[in-house]
Amino acid sequence: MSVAILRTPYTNRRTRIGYLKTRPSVNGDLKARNNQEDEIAELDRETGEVVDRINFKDIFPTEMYEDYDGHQSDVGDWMHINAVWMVEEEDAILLSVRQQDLVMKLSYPEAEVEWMLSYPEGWHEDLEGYLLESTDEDLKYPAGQHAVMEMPDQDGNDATMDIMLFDNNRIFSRGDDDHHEEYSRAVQYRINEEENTVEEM
Ligand SMILES: [Ca+2]
Repeated sequence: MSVAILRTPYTNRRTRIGYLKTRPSVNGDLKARNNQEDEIAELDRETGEVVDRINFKDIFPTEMYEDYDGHQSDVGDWMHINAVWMVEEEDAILLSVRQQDLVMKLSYPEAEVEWMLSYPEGWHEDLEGYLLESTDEDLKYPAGQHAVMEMPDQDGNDATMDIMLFDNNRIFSRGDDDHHEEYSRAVQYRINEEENTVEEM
């Protein structure tokens, strides 16, 4: 049994539809609890009807949730999606996935991965090819982040997308141990979607 929890901060102002994240009832059985916050649902604001759902167990390799050993693996919290941003002009969404220290872009509603912004360590081979690359070896990747959003064009270049997020800098699965929990920050990244690269602004 799942319950839907409305998280209004994660709803774009401009869109007519709302995004929910779902998680099992706290009274559910243990098997159900293993699905924590790995599904998103789109609701029609007028009718309340669910018009689409994406479950990440259908998209990501089985090993990612069966063998998850990051923080809170004991409760099966392997994704913990905490923000959804709709990129309306592209039929795509941005997601913040706290438990994987991952920000990603997916086509929507097809749910095909376009890129992944994350510390390049410990990824399943099926996903490694989606990781954005940086020419700066000191680039600080997000860790335990929240509130990803698309920014208006910053550079007059259609090939790049600037995003902003809050980097809690608390590692759940992967990241730079040297700076873990030293600070937190708002951060802007520029992603070149043609070259599959990222830089910190
Ligand atoms: Ca741009």
